[in-house]
Amino acid sequence: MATMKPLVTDLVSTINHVPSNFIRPLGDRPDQLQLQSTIHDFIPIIDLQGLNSSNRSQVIQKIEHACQNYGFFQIVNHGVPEGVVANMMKVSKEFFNLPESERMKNYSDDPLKTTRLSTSFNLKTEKVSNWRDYLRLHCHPLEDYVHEWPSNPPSFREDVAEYSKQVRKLALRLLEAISESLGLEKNYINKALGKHGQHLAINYYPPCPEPELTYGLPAHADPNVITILLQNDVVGLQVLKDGKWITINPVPNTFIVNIGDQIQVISNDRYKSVLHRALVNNEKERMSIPTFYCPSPDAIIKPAPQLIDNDHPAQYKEFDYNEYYKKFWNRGLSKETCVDMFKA
Ligand SMILES: O=C(O)CCC(=O)C(=O)O
Repeated sequence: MATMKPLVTDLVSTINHVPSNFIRPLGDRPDQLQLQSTIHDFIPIIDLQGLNSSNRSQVIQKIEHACQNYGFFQIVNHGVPEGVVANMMKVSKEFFNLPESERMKNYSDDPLKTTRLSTSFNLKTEKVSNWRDYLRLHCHPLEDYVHEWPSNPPSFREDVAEYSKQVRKLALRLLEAISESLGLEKNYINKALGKHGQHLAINYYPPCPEPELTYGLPAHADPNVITILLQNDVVGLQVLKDGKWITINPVPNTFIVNIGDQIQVISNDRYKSVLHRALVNNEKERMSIPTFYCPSPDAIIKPAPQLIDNDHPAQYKEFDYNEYYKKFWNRGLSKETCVDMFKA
């Protein structure tokens, strides 16, 4: 039976309609017209070149404005070499083009596994499935994980390791800039994350015969510190801004950065972790590759004391990231963000 295929990548060639387990209830379906419109709102584009020059404070101000008003921004001149990005995209596509039996060697439903291929979000907890397959990898420290990663395509480990190293450097620069934008010392967030963690997902959204009935990923906020997202040239990502979904047009050579729940906590609600979602379409495969920069599981997260005063009492209690991360995966994606469960 067609629905026996665990991955949408393999299911898609066997069906003409979306199977019932993917169909969203009426009132919770994507607005395809908005996606097809050629006019899309935009989120700020910030040139990071200025971070290393006398313009640093202007760039920091732009970051502050974007974090306060959007929770999202795009970056250009980010320092990750084009060739490294191109190899990452190429090897990711090659992975999803491998025969099913080869890909399935990496399959697991357990969200706590550090290397796994899976589908939807969390099959164990969700009621409706999503039109997405994903390969999720832990990648910091690299030497602890690289041996678990797929060895096919043959260049996979090398290409993904190089990409992860480069994106980590970028993440650390961004965390310094975000710390400064909050009036904290440059390495405040860096020091708050324990030994640090870094996960990467390769999201693969095959064309969908009825994209108006289902999501690639429904609305959710990210549980980590910051997310740095690379996408191919197919539109699909939407961000909630002032109660309205805005579509982000793919721009070559940019990354999309968003604030995760842990910055919302550290900033004591000055910056908000914003809901976003991914729509699918009936023509083209879409790929997105988010790097989730995160605390190590043992890191203790709390609002920065410098951002607490009589007018701004602490909004969150202290917790360890491990507890947070487990809650995120067990509760399913939801419009009520996980961070509300850690309110003071
Ligand atoms: O595909 C996208 O653009 C969004 C991906 C995303 O939000 C996620 O993987 O958490």
